[in-house]
Amino acid sequence: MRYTPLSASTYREHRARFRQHLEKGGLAIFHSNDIMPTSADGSMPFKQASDIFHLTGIDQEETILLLFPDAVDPKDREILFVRETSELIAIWEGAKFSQQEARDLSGIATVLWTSSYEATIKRLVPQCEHLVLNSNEHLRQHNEVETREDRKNKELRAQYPLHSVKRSAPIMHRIRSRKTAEEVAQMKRAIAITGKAFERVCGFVKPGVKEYEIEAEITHEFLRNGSRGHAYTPIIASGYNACVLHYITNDQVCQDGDVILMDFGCEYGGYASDLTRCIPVNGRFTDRQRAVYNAVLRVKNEATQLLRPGTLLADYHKEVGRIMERELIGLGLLDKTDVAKQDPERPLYKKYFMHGTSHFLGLDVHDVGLWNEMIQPDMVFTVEPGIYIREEKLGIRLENNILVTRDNPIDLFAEIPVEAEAVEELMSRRKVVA
Ligand SMILES: [Mn+2]
Repeated sequence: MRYTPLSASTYREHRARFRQHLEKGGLAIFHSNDIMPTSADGSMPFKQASDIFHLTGIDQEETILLLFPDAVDPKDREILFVRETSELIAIWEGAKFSQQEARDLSGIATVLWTSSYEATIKRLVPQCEHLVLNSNEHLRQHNEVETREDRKNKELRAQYPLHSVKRSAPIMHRIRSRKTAEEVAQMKRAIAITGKAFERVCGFVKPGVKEYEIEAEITHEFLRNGSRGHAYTPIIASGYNACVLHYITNDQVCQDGDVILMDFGCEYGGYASDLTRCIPVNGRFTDRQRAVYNAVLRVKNEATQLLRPGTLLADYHKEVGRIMERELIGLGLLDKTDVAKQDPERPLYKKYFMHGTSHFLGLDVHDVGLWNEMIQPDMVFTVEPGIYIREEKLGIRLENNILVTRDNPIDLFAEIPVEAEAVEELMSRRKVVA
């Protein structure tokens, strides 16, 4: 394995948390993702479904988890199904989990081959009060493709039309939004690798480099440190491109005098990190670039301090908007009297800062979480304010990852330089390459 997995006791803890919210008599079923096809005999790299990964640690296709705490036979209370391996599979595809390996990793005693799933279902479904099925209820999901889970859910509901069905997604959003200690440690590993990649890039960038060359430096640093790569498609946007919020073509030449916005983060052991830094192509910010940079930095630092238990995310976002308003007035981009007269439903700051400040972070970069409840300890958020001035071909966003605690919020990127002067200092140490 490329990464150190979490311990079996942590996976047991994740399942115990799920069971706490499960109604009596419920039989919960979780499926892994499909391996997605490309063309001819090609396929995409496998990406495990986050929920089954959170509950078992099994990063393999055709995995199924049953949780049935009220099953008559204790052996049926937790069952893990893994794809049956063989010598032939071992020769062509490499090692898959043996039943013992799957047992050791997940902490689940009953491990069966996936081929016995149908028979097990026939045996257990008549015993349960209701089925608890999973689906993607992420607020922004928009899949045209049916997932393996959707497909299996449909089959099961057709097979047992008189069983009532409950949803596990609200439970998963609840338990995944509060990280266990080992999850935080894993996220810190991802963050440390991302930090190393940022330092590498600071030693690499100079006028004339292409955005994708910067991307390659980052990918190199990720892979050599045991990450499987980017947690999401990186944005390497120089000059005006920084004002294109989801710019991912990364194919332009970085020009002397421009600033590059870089939004990237590695995955480690399935967990995402999410960093944004902006650096001057030639190693020094102009006075105007520095002023905008420092304004964004102040917003980031003040927003971080607002991430405390008991706050509603909606109120937090409104408050950050007010801080941003103050900074945009300071930069001469907004007029104080215009702001005083603005329609509160359409605040003027949105012309320069048009996205949210924070999102949940975890196994998914835009992780699932409780958007309408109070912030709680052990939640991890990004903080990523930005100012985008198209007419100046300048976009600045600064993003760190923050762990909420009962006391002060902990900045998980505290070690990575963010002050403008510290970034310039890092860049001045770069090796001169002919
Ligand atoms: Mn982000």
